[in-house]
Amino acid sequence: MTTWAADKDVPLIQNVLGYESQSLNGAWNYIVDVQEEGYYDYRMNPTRWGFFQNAKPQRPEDLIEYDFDKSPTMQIPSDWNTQDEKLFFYEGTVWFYKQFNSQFSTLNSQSERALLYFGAVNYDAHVYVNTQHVGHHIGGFTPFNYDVTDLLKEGVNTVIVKVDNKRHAEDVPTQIFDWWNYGGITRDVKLVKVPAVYLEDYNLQLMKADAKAKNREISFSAKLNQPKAGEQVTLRIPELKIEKTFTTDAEGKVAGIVTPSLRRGKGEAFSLWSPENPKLYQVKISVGVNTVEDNIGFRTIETRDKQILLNGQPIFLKGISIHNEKPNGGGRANSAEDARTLLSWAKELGCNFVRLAHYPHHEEMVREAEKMGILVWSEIPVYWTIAWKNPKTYENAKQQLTDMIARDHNRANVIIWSIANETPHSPERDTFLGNLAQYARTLDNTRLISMAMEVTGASNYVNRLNDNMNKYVDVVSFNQYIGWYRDVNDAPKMKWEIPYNKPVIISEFGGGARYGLHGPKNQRWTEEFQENLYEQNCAMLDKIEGLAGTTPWILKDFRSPRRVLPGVQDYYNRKGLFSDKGEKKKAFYVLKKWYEGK
Ligand code: GCB
Repeated sequence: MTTWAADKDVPLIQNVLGYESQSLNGAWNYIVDVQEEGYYDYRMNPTRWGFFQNAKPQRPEDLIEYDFDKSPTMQIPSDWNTQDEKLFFYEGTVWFYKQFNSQFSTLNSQSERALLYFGAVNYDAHVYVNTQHVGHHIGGFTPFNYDVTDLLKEGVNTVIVKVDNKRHAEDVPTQIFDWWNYGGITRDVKLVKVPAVYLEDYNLQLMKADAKAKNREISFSAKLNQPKAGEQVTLRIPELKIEKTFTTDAEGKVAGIVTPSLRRGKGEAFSLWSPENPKLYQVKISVGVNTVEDNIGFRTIETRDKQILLNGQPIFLKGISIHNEKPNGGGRANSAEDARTLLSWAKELGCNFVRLAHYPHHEEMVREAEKMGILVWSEIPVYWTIAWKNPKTYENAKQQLTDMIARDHNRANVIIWSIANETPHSPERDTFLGNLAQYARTLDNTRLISMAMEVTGASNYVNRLNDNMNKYVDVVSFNQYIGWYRDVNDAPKMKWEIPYNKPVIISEFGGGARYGLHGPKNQRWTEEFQENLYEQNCAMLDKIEGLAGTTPWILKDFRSPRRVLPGVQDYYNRKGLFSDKGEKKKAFYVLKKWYEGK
């Protein structure tokens, strides 16, 4: 039986796109393993026949009951639910297998390393390279990587991934959630060539200007993948005339402040990133002779009383919530093109902001939004009835938060980290989320923290937000469904009281309509019903004191196993302003008009 190698897990590399890589996307063979026959024997002990061994009969009498090479293939990245019609509702284990000739099999391991990188695998993944176990990852929406340098060989190599997307009460997300549990290797897979000493992380942020500050300063920090003192790390931002060399400390870290040396008289202004001006600067960071490049924008984000300030100026966040689904039909979105289509719809609606619900979306969603001047709310799937008392659940949520922030903390457009959605109140929940919020600040104290709360226990027409988490968040956000889960005629009578001196975002409102279904405005599922709901809600929101933005629910109809009504839902949540095929419903124009006036 194969021995399990030491875990090859290494912390997530910053800016994986900045390195030479070999894509392992494409056709992978797969075996659907309903009872995990390829993993456990008939006593539920690890089996000696494990599929990860990719065994082949050596003699005529040999018993091998699987064969990857003869198994069907599917394109990776993808979700198996839309790739194989038999797997539409499937939740369980599927084994994936790929053969490849490594471009990086002859590295000098003293100076170069190869990382095997996954953009995301939903939900529980065991990874094997050339039959050796390299790691185990849980969490369906964040990237991870392994150092596989010593396992690669010349000629044919194999990678096998056991993916299990069964839901469990103690997982993050938990057992129930209102979106499709798409399984599989849902984002890019690649081998990445890195120097033996590389930048595991770096961080560039524009510092908040005090009233007098004319020259804006940029804070810079970086960390090597090894605690190596005395390494030279050079930061260059040519357009800002910045070039500075730092020397690592005993932990392999550097930190400092750099200032653009521009001459304004010569028209050399420091251009801050904003929706109107999504300026990105080319940044080069070198460790010795190795350089990584990124494009980074600079802006500040803060709050003052009930206002959100971008670059010191109040901004109203004209947003929309989005699920990470393909623009046409269901299925996980996973390309830059998918991202551009979805985001261009948001732009057409007049948005300067998107809520990427309810989990980290693929990296291109954030990067494309950054180029298009769209601000982002990014979230982890701490959703509904999480197992608040379970320490492993907390560690899982914390890891997903860590990796979300690690991947995107150099993106200027990301302004809010959201730690939860619609969670039921209890002391255990407060402890869990309070700790998570405080932890998020230790990772990134430059952005705003929020979470989608609920207003519970409204008395008559007075809704008073009362959530112990108010002290941990910078922005108070809540979901409300007047007109859908409560009568639309209540909207004009509603009073909203938010007793906290913080900006307010309505993180969800909306209602369902089947595209093309028409009728009177009180007939549920018609476009007119949804249109009226938006009209009433927009008028109601205008009366909320301190409203700093909104992200209605939702851009596009999305797949959900909870939405079963035949002929209407057919396993789609129909609250989209666009149908699942990208057709605009009437409510789209109501919101667009409202945003034009903002
Ligand atoms: C919510 C949830 C969202 C659901 C939505 C709905 O409050 O946050 O995930 O999809 O309501 O459609 O009911």
